[in-house]
Amino acid sequence: MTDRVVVAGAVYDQGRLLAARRSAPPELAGRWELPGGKVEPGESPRDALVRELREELGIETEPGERVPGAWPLGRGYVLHVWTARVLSGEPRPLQDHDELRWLTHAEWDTVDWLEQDVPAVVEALRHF
Ligand code: DCM
Repeated sequence: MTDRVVVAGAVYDQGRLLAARRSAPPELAGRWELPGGKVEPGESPRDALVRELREELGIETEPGERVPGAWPLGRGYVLHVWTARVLSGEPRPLQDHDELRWLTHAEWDTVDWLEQDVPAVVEALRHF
């Protein structure tokens, strides 16, 4: 059985990383993540990331490189992360999130990340 991929973006701008605080579901609410979502059948991971960031944050992005690694989420899902730069728009929490924050490298651990996002964030910070 192959795990389904959840793709998330290490969205960066001027050396800062975008963190998003989840508002749902209740068991994840209040925790911070790299924004993203499930890759749909037949969809490429890059296309899924662009779609999710548009839906959730109202921004147009260009995915860069895949951040090396794959982080199990349980229940048959695995997290993959790609860097992404903002092409247009100012991110706003439109769905699933209630707060966004741009973090410098020094600030990366000032928010309460979902456990599985911690190693992904640490790895992502080495790639921009
Ligand atoms: N998820 C995660 N870390 C991320 C993005 C998503 O752990 N950076 C998890 C939360 C959900 C699942 O993946 O259980 C699907 O995400 P969504 O509900 O945003 O589609």
